[in-house]
Amino acid sequence: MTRFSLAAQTWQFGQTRRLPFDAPAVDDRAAVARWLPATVPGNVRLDLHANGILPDPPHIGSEWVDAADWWYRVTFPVDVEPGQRVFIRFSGLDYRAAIFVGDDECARHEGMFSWVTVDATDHIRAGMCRLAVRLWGSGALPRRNLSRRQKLWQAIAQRLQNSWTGVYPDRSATLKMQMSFGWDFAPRVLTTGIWDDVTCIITGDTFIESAGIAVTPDGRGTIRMRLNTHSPTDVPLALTVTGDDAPHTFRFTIPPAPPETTRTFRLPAPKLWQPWDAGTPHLYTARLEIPGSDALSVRFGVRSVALENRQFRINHAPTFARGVNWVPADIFPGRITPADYRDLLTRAKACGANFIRVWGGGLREKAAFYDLCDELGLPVWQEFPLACLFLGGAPQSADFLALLRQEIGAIVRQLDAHPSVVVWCGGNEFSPRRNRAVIRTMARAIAENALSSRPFLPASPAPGDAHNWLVWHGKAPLNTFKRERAHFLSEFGLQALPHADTLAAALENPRTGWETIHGDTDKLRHYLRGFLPDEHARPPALGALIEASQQAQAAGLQLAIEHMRRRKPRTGGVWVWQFNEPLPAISWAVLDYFRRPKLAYEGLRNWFNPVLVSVDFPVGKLWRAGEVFSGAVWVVNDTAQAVGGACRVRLDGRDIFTETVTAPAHSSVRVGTFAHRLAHPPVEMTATFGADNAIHSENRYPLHWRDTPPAPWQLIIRRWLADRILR
Ligand code: BMA
Repeated sequence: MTRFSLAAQTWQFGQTRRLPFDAPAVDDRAAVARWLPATVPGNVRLDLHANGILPDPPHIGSEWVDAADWWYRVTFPVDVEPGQRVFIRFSGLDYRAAIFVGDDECARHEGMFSWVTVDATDHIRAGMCRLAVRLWGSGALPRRNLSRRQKLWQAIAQRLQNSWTGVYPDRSATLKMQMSFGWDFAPRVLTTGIWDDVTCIITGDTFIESAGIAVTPDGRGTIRMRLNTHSPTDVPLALTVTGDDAPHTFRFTIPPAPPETTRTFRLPAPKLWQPWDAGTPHLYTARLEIPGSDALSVRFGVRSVALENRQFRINHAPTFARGVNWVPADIFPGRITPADYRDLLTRAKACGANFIRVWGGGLREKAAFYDLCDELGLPVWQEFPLACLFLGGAPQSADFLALLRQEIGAIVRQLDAHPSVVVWCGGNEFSPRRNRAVIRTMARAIAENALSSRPFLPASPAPGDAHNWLVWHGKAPLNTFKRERAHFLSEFGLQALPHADTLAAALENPRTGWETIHGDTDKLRHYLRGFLPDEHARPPALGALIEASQQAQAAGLQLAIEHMRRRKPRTGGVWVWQFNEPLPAISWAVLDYFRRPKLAYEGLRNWFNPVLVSVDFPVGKLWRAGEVFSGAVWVVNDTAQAVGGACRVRLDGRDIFTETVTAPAHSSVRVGTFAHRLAHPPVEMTATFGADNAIHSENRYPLHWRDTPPAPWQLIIRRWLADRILR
């Protein structure tokens, strides 16, 4: 019995002509003129590039790829003895596929996120498995016919807020990564390929198709296990749980039918999985073994999660979310590796983030992502793959709802055992009220497939959870963030130019073109103006533009984060839009594609510190000598221990406030106020909290910038309408 990845095998791919997806016979391998080397997991365009057929970057001018269909094939040895069985599992196919073993079609599949497992036992010839996958190019993706009412919405939406609020007949008909249809930080690249792992599983006569583990949060360590097995007879199962000083072993007998069985067992005094800022993210491994037949390991953690009084409670402790929005790390998800995930997630933790929102326009990421979040103690808000439906809606047809149930059910099963996944969310920016059938189907898919219980948020935003785009899209001044009253602020941000080396690398390739990396120049100009050192130096040097745009982004993020944190416990969390980006661009990301940090990333280390010293004062004003500079000083404590020390505020190096304070566990304390007559225009304010030899928190406020004037009323009305549309 063994399980091994097929990534290391010698794969080939080839082009063929379009066939209808519902054609009964689709084996046209003989028509492929040329078979070329391929990489799996990967993507058709990346393979075309690797073979010199598409230039770099392979997404430019490559629409013809979508008009063709594609074959992938591999032949590999399988060492099977009589009575043994062979299965092939695909962890992610993008998007319509037919799977062949030998000459036989074993499965026809639609959907990017569900696993597909085929039984190859009867198709092994002379110890060899001949596997092939036919993939329909993206020109064959389903497309909706819009009703008259939807066409009307479309027309209204175009006027209301360019194309963003429209109805998308292609994108909304699929549960494919929505970003691939084109987004405001990513080009339209309709990926096709085998984007996630392919595994060969050799078993005896019993195959453990899947295993789920859930810990009932009853404090007694009761663990429920669900197994899907294919077995002709009663079989003995040995379960060994490691993670404590000594392993725990349990033995069960699994009946042949039904294929799904549930068992409970008890782990005495289990150690808890904690978010990194609350303790150790302790993990257990359950190894299931049916002697002589199959074995499987599932990692799990013991923790409870609830959403109460506007706060996440993990293991009953309030967990204020200092979060970031995660988008796909590449426009070709096929090439994202575990090392990429490790680097990015380690950097998320390093800047103080304790919550990752996996945005609904992106992916159910690969398994390594969730394994790492488990290990790093990073809670995850996982959205389902729906995004930005605005005035439109998801299809309500029985076929679409069946696809939704299949894909959401699969995502729930795949991620259920991960302690890091603490909340499900239906997706990004659509109205649950106008998509009731979708929400019902999601809730049902969760109930049918989850062993663990977690909160389910139908969509984000929702009442009490805001995406504040008054700033940026609505061109409102940065200090508008201080009027935010929601308890969750799950999106807000500003674009900033990346490091000059990133711009140069993106431009070096003449085919990249500005069209994929341009950002929104109108709004960039609007916000960076108040940060440029000299209004009259025109045109400003590139370095000054980069710096000013990054300062504007940093100032906005700092304002919003500190405002939300000070308002705790009326607030429960704040998620910066956006952490990463899928290609070099001028975007909202705080880490660019090459992972070069923008100024805001460095700032997050202070603003996301579990203990924060914060000053609330009138921002974005150029101060003059003789004016009174006043503000209030706060200490926010997200930890479970009281912290004490001196709070000190300085203006250009001179003390203007000192007070000793103790901030209780999980608190936000207004320490005091100051009013200081200025002798000269100040440049920078700094704040510290702690003792001289142990500073808990430090903070900086540049004072040389001017906020923008009030937003034009047309934009205010547009934003107001857009928010109403999402209800
Ligand atoms: C939010 C996101 C994305 C978008 C971002 C910036 O609404 O959900 O859809 O990329 O705004 O415009």
